[in-house]
Amino acid sequence: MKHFRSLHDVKDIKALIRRAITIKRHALRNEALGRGKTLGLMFMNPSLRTRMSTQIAAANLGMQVAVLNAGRESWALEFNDEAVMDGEAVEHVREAAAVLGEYCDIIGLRSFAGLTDRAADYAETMQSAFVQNCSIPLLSLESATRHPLQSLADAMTIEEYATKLRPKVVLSWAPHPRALPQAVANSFAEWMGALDADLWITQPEGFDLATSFSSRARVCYDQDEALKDADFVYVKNWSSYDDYGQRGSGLDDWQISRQKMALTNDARLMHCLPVRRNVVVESALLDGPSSLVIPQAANRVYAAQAVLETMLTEMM
Ligand code: AN0
Ligand code: CP
Repeated sequence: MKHFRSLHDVKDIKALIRRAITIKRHALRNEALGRGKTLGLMFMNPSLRTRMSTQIAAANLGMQVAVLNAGRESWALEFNDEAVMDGEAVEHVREAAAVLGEYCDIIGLRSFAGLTDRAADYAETMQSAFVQNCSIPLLSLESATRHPLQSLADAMTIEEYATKLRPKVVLSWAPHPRALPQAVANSFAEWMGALDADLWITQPEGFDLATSFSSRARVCYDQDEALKDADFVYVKNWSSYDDYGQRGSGLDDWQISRQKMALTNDARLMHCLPVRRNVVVESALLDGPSSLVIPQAANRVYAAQAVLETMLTEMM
C-alpha cells in the first residue's frame, strides 16, 4: 500500500487485521523498521485517540514523529488554485504540502468534512491537495468521507470479541447536539461490507448514508427491529447526506439505552469515541459489561502500527 486513505488501498483486509492482532502481542517485534524515518502528523481538527495512538505506534516502530496542529500553531492554508491571497490564508497548500514532503517520509492528515459543500467533501479536495503536492505516502487520520484507521481497529475488535462466524452487526444512528460528518459511519459500513458481516444500518428517514457505502448493508428505519438479536451494536451520530450537513430535530429517542440493548442478543456496545454521555448512549451502558469502547480505542495503536509497518515494509 502506498497511501492509506480507504479500504481500497488495502490488498488483503483480513491479513491486515491479523497483522494488527499479532502486533498487539508483539508490539516491539519491528522496533528498528522505522529508524531514520519521520512521520509527520497534520491535524486540521482536534483529536485525542488518533493523535496519541498513531504517535505511539510510530514510536514502537522506531520512527520519529513531528506533529503540526492547524490553527494558531500553523499558517492558515489556501486550497483554491486561482486564489488571490489577500485574505486570511497566508500559505498555499501547494507550498505547505511540498515542504512537509521534504521533511517527512509519511504524512498523516486529519481533515474533517466542512459539511456545507457535499461535492467538495465527497471529492476529498483537501486530502487530494496534499496527495498531489507532496510526493510521500499519505496516512488518513480521518478525512471528509472516511476514517479507515478507526474502521481497522473496529474490525479487529469485532474479530477478537465475536463468538460466531457471522455476527449480526448493527450500525445505529444516535442523536447529537452538533452536526457531525458521515466519515466514521461510511468507513465502518465499507469495511464491514467487505468483510461480509451480517451488517444492518438503522437510522431515521433522511439520514441514509451514500449508497456507495451502504450498499452491502440491510437498511432499516425501525431501530427496535434492527436491534433484535444483534451481536454488536455500533452507535454513531452522523448528519444528513441528502439534506447535506443537517442534524435533524426531535430524534432524541434514538439514544441507545439499556432498554434498547435488551432487544439484542446480549450485544457488545461499540463507539469510536469521543461520546456524549446520556445523549448518544445512556451512561450506564458505557460503564457496564457490554461496552467495548475502551478496548476499541486501545486497538487504535495496533491498527496504526499494522498500517505503518505495511507502508514502511513496502517503501524499502
Ligand atoms: C468526529 C466525527 O464524528 O467524525 C470524530 C470521531 C472520531 N467526532 C466529533 O467531532 C465529536
Ligand atoms: N476515534 C477517534 O478518532 O478519536 P479522536 O477524534 O480523539 O482521534
